[in-house]
Amino acid sequence: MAMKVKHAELTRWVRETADMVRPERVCWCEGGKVEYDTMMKKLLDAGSAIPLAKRPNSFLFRSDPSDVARVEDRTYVSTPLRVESGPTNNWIAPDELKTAMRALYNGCMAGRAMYVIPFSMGPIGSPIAKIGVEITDSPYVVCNMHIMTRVGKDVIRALGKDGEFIPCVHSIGAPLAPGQKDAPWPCAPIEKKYISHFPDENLIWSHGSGYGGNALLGKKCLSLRIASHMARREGWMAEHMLILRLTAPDGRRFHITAAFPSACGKTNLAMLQPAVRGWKCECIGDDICWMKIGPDGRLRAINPESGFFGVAPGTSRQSNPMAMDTVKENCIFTNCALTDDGDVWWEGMGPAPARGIDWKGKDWTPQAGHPGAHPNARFTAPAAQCPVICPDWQDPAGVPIDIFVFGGRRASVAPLVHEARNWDHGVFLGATAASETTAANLSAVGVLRRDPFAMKPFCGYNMGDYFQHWLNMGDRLGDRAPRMFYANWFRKSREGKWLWPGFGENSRVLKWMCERVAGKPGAVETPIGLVPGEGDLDLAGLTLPPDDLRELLCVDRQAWKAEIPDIERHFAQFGDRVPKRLTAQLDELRRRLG
Ligand code: OXD
Ligand code: MN
Repeated sequence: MAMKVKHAELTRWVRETADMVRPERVCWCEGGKVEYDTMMKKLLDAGSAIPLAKRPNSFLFRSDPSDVARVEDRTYVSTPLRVESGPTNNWIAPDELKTAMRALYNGCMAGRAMYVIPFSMGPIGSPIAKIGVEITDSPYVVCNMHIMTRVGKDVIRALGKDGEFIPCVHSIGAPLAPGQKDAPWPCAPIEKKYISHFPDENLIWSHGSGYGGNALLGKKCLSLRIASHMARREGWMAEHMLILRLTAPDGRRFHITAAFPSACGKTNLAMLQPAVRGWKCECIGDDICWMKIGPDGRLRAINPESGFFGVAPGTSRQSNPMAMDTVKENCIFTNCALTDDGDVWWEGMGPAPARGIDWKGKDWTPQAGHPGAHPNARFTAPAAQCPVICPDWQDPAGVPIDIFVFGGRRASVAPLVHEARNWDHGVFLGATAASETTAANLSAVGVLRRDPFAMKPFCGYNMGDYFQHWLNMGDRLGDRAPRMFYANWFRKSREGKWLWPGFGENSRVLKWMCERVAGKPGAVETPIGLVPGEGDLDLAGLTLPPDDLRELLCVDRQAWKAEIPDIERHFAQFGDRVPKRLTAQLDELRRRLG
């Protein structure tokens, strides 16, 4: 290691961890291309990385079929008191959880290298950024962290002798006995997988999985679960939101964040190609947003990540041409299908190859009766490669937010868009957001669940307190608070047909939101909030049957009345932690529905 580490606490923690996991050797990561190439070479030599002839400097990985998504059932938020973690998180008391995990960590890196990855979430030195250090025994994780975060020497420099860092321990949980042949994707069985957070200590311990958010600890574990807890303590916000800039034909800029659950089109929306004439969209982030109140009293947002870990299936030139351009080179693909000419392919990308190799490494044809790519197959791509990345995406001061959008995937009930009447109502909309589940988590798909602010799997403390935190932020922001909207691109007709074309056409809805912010009337009151009136949405150039538009914007009182008991049950799980201001919102909704 050429890098000089002067931070006594960091070196102590690294030594202590090494004593527990007992690796063959310890390597400090300095970042940079040479290190990335060296790590990738190791993975190639081991046969875990498959080079892609069609995409320069890009590689395909196949995970173990048991390790394909986040494992919410094995994810813990371990606060001293169970109630602090709340009903949406799994909980084991910190001492008990640490004892169980220490037994698993004991010697778990035998025969492997232990990598120490200093990383910054957000531009180094930004008042909104945070530093973490991940210890891992997975070279695949090191390569992904290089893309997803800012890794290396500059981070160590910024830490100095005693800077704050968030310690993150990760092991795939697959020690190697002397002479033992390694698996292509080593990991531990499900009962040995633990994704644990100790928010009172800003500490992350992950064991047994090498996939995505279970293993790239800067992402969900640090930037959402631990950060949300820190944000509450320190008075800022860590949210599961994309960030984009929309520029109107007259040059006025609007910064929009949107919270949608995993695999509900955040990446597509973040890289939107507006269908409305003269409007321009630039991407700042596709998944996570950290916000602090700036000197001007407005919320300033940064994207803490430096890459996209996007869901591949469904991504195409039609749904997201900018993502397709982003993934042309220098990318990592996981669990995609491989074509005979050395390219990746996934369902929804375009015409299927006549034959290929599926994500499990088996010969595959479109007639096989199962998908070629896993539904949660991913690409890891540098954000800087996105053709519509915003020139200010790394501005340490962040961008000022005008609009919050909440939403989810719902075939019925929720209209295309509605606007909150005020901040408290907006918090109510976020707190009651519901969505059909997707393959991003290892459990049932297509089940409707309440996913408040798209944070159900990611909030590092009691959700009732999180709702209160949102209310408190609104109180502090006052008239500088962003406006709040709820969108649903996924509404279907009674016959099961998508009613809204989505993708670039979503810009029509965003334009309406911007016009609302700019003070245009253009909305009608309904019991659930404000929806665009006739002619308020710019539909020029779009052929949408009038009946479809009517159905998209209709607020069905009976359907909404039927929601009330479910919202009551949803709130009841948080007991007295639900802010009175939100139950008052529910009362008002009930009254307005009549
Ligand atoms: C993600 C997720 O990977 O939300 O972004 O699952
Ligand atoms: Mn996400």
